[in-house]
Parts: sequence; structure tokens; C-alpha cells
Amino acid sequence: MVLNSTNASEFTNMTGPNALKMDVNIVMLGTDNVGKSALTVRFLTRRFIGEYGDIESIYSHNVIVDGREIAFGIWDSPYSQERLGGSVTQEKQMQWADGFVLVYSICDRASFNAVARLIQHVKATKDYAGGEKVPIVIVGNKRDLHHRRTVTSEEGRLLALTTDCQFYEVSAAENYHGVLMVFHGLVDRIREARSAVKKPAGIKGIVKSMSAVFTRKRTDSL
Ligand SMILES: Nc1nc2c(ncn2[C@@H]2O[C@H](COP(=O)(O)OP(=O)(O)OP(=O)(O)O)[C@@H](O)[C@H]2O)c(=O)[nH]1
Ligand SMILES: [Mg+2]
Repeated sequence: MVLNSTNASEFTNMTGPNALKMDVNIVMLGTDNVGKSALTVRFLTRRFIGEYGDIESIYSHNVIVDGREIAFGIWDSPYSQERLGGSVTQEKQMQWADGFVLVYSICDRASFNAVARLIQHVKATKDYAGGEKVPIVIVGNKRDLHHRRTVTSEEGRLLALTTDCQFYEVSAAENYHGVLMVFHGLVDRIREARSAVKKPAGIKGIVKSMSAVFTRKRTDSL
């Protein structure tokens, strides 16, 4: 439960031994009872403890993903608090976050509808460097309760396709691996978004591209 308010949008220590270290701030969003805390705790501890209470937490967690050390910050707040906290907290979360996990329960259609609305809200609020796509992973949780399912997998997949988000159906209660995929998938998206922001390189990049064209150099290494 450590509040890390540093700007996490850059790689840290580029020249030192931790040159591969990367900071990633993630906000968990979704209506109440969908399993935001269960997913977070599962990722952090590999455990499912059943009841999670109403504590707002920002967790720090360092792990190796694809050979690179990732310093995760994960902000998990109860939905009730989100509503009470109002726009100030939301605004803070939006600024702090590099990526979002939007959670619904496959047994709760209202929670699915809420995720559809949340995607629009996040995209409208988080102006990711002038229109770059915001890293979002949609999670349909409680897959183990398939007998009570009211949202099909296809609906989840379609929502992700039409909004350009990633999609996973998981069970925080029964499966650690699926939860791991969610967070690793989001890291990939954040990495992609950052490299997309870096590529154009302003006027320097344009001059470089133009001189490459006029001197007939190979451009595929730019
Ligand atoms: N069967 C099943 N139950 C789950 C799963 N994930 C969470 N739960 C249960 O669903 C309830 C709500 O989980 P939480 O993680 O507290 O939900 P939350 O989204 O954090 O809810 P708020 O903090 O109130 O917004 C708890 O009783 C969990 O044990 C799951 O994958 N399967
Ligand atoms: Mg919670």
C-alpha cells in the first residue's frame, strides 16, 4: 500500500544496471463486486482469499516480464468510494495511470454495460499524447460461474474489437495464469503506446526521413 506519485511514463535508469527497468501504473475500474480486488490480490500474491473489504490501495510490485524488470503500481479502489470520491479522485487516477484494467462479471450484465461506458470515458479523458490509443484491457471475470453467465464471450470479444482494446475472460477464484496474462498483456500495450509516442521524433525525425528520401537511403532502419 505504497503511494508512488512519480511520473511513470519513462524508462528509468537507462544507462545503469537496471537499464531494462520500466515503471507501469495501472488503475482497476469497474462496478462493485466484479472482482477488481480479487484480480489485484491474485496477481500480487497468487492467492484468492474470498473477501477483500472496502480498502482503497495503491500497491507496488516488482516482477520480471519477458526479461525486463517491471515496477508495477496498481490502484484498486472500491466502486462505492469511486462514486463518493467523485471527479477529483477520478481525475487523479486518469493522470497517474499508464493503463487500465476494466473489469466486469460475466454474471452481471449491468457491469458489462458499465465497462462499455467506462471505455468511452477513459478514451475521452485520457488524451494519450494526441490520440495514441490508450492501453486498456477488458476483463470478463468469474468465468468459473459459467452456469450463471449472462454475458457471452462473443459479446466481450466484440466490445474489445470495436473499441480497440484487449480482452480476456478469467476466473480470479480458480486460475492464476489467466490473471497473469491480463497484467502482462497490459504491459505489452503500454510498451507499444510508448514506442508509438517516441517514433515521430518531431522536426528531427522529419528532417531525417526527408534526407533519407532525397539521398535514396534505405528508410527501413529509421
Ligand atoms: N466465483 C467467483 N467469485 C469471485 C471471483 N472474483 C471475485 N469473486 C468474489 O466476488 C466478490 C467481490 O469481489 P471483489 O474483488 O471484492 O470485487 P470488487 O470489484 O473489488 O468490488 P468493490 O471493491 O466493492 O468495488 C467477492 O466475494 C469475491 O470472493 C471469481 O473469479 N469467481
Ligand atoms: Mg474492491
